[in-house]
Formats: sequence, structure tokens, C-alpha cells
Amino acid sequence: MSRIILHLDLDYFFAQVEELRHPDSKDKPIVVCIYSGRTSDSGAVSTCNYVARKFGVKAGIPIIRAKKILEGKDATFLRADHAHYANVSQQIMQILLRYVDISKFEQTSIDEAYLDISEKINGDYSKAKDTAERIKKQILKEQKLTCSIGIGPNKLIAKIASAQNKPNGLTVVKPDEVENFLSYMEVDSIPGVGGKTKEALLSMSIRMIADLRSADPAVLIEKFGKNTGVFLYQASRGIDESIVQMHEEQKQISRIATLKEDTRDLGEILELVDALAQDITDEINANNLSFETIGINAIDSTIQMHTKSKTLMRPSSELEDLKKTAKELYTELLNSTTASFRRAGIRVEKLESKKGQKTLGEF
Ligand code: DCP
Ligand code: CA
Repeated sequence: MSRIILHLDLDYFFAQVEELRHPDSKDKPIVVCIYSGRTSDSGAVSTCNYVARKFGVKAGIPIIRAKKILEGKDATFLRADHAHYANVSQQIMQILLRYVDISKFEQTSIDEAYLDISEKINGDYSKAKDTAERIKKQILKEQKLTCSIGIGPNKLIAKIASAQNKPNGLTVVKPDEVENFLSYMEVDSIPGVGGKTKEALLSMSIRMIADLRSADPAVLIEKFGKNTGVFLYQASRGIDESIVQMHEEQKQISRIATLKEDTRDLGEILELVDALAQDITDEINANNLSFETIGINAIDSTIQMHTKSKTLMRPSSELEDLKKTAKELYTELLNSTTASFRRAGIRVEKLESKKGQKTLGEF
């Protein structure tokens, strides 16, 4: 069965989020910086808005260089606030999970995700496009952010497509358009093909994906090794069988917070943990999920991490189960150490969609 995959990438993510917090600077250059701390200006640009990009500022360049480029341009330089961006990212991923079951969802970075929307779309690319438009509208409505979406028969094509019409783009590539779509692109449009591979290919007179397609696979394998050689051969033909699926370690929801003071009082710890448990079950229920394993992670006053976990007899989504197990685990933890705790956390794992209640999808 042929698949339809959607790839979403938020536009100039950190900087777009900062535009919302600094509406007066929105139409001027905004540069988000990661300061290294050596001198007041040392560090690199994390990202910037499109106004700043027009002048040549981009991710990775030294902050000092960006300041020179934008001198006299009334630019705003901001320190990256990862906690805030992670929070916004989480809300957006929650929106996406309304459109697919969690088993058809894969978040690949703070601002990118794949959705396998094959089911219910039934090979109809115009329906897939409608879905993408709805997702874009919803994210704009709830979070005031724009994103770019690519749709194609696999992850490779969807990802390349999402980069085509940034910002606020929507690019659909149907199976019979794949070959043409790729032909006029340079080889480094293929995700994973960086400067080194590009140069090596150039030395073989391979610049465009169309050139790569005519290359002898045996030569590619000889030059790049089996894995990369086969990958290049397949990618140039738009072939990618990899499935949309979260990695095991991503299939968990966790919360951690700082206690009012260092303590080993079970009551005080549970007061905080119960609030975190409430937060987790809210997220679980909003997504129609269940959990089976419950874990705790606590950091003591010497910054040592302690963890414990327990698997239930059957999956649950109940706050009471979570609170009860957390209490057991924290009781065990306190009995096993004389440490005092600074931070207390809780997490749920082995997440599954609840049977018979697949997420709505709204297709
Ligand atoms: N990021 C970073 N340093 C980099 C690249 C990215 O800190 N060298 C951060 C800031 C970005 C976020 O990761 O906002 C997402 O990275 P993207 O590569 O998707 O870049 P943007 O979202 O900023 O821009 P685009 O509109 O091109 O997607
Ligand atoms: Ca992005």
C-alpha cells in the first residue's frame, strides 16, 4: 500500500517565538543568541527572523559578526530561552497529535515532526493537502506561529518538500511527480548530504540529483561505502522505506520540579509530585493515551540523580494509579538513602493509544 507522509517544520522557530514576545521589534531584525560567556559578545547565532536573514545573518555565525552586519538596523539581540521554546514546542506537538494516532507520529527535533496520514486519506493527495491546511490554520490560531509543510509518498520526499517554500509553505509531491521534483535539485537537498559528501560528489561531476541518478551504484558504493552508497542511490530515485515512528526513549512523558527547600520529608515531596502527576495525566488524557510503567527521578542536595520505576499489572490512565505508585517509589527511595532532595520528578512510559478510541483525525 502506498503511504502519504507529512513533514512539518516551524519557520525560524526560536526567533518567531521571540517575535510574539517582542511585537514592537517584529518587523526589524531579531537575532537569538547562544552566549558562550567568555566575553559579553562571544557565542553564536542560534537563529534569526527573515528580516535579519535578508542581511545575511544566519544560524551558526559569531554574534559579533551578526552585530556588525546589523549595525544601525535597529536589531534586537536576545539570549536563547530554551525552556520557553521547549514549552511552545510541546504545545504544538500536542496539536499534531489530534490529527494522527501516536503510533503514526514522530518528532525529530524541537520544531520538526512527521505524521503518517495514509489511513483515512486513502491515497487522495487533495485530502492530504486539506489536512495540512487545517493543521497550519490550527497552529496559527492557537500559537500564532507559521510553519512549512511537505507532503509526499515517504519521509525523504516530505522532508525535502517542506523546505521548498519556506516560510509558511505547503508543498505537495505526488508519487508520479517525485522524479521531476528531484531532478532539478542539487545533491545537498538530500537530508544527510553535507558539505563533505557534496564535495566528493562534485569531484565525480555529480552536482544535481539527476546526475546522481545516472551514477553507477557500484562506483557510489566503492567511494562512500555500502550504507551511504546505497542511501544515495535510493535517495536520488526518491526511494525511502523508513517508517514514521517515535524512538523508544521518546515514548514517555516526564515532569520534574524544584522543592521549596532540600528535604527528605515524604509529605513535602509528594505535595510537589502529586501536582506533577496531575499535569502528566492531563496530557495523557488529552491524547487518549495509557501508561504502563511509572518512574521517579529525584536529584539530591549533592546533585546526584536517583531513579526507580515500576510496571503496573495493566495499562492505566488514572491519576490515582500514578499518585499511588509514585508514593510507593518515593517511600522506597527514602528508605534506601539518607540523602535530602532538591528536585523531584516523575515520568510515565510504555505509552499506548487507548483501544477503540483512536485520536479523531478529523479527516
Ligand atoms: N538552532 C540552533 N542552532 C543551529 C540551528 C538551529 O540553535 N545551528 C535552533 C534554532 C532554530 C531551531 O533550532 O529556531 C530549529 O532549527 P531549524 O534548522 O529548523 O531553523 P529555523 O526554524 O530557525 O529556521 P527555518 O525557517 O529555516 O526552519
Ligand atoms: Ca524550522
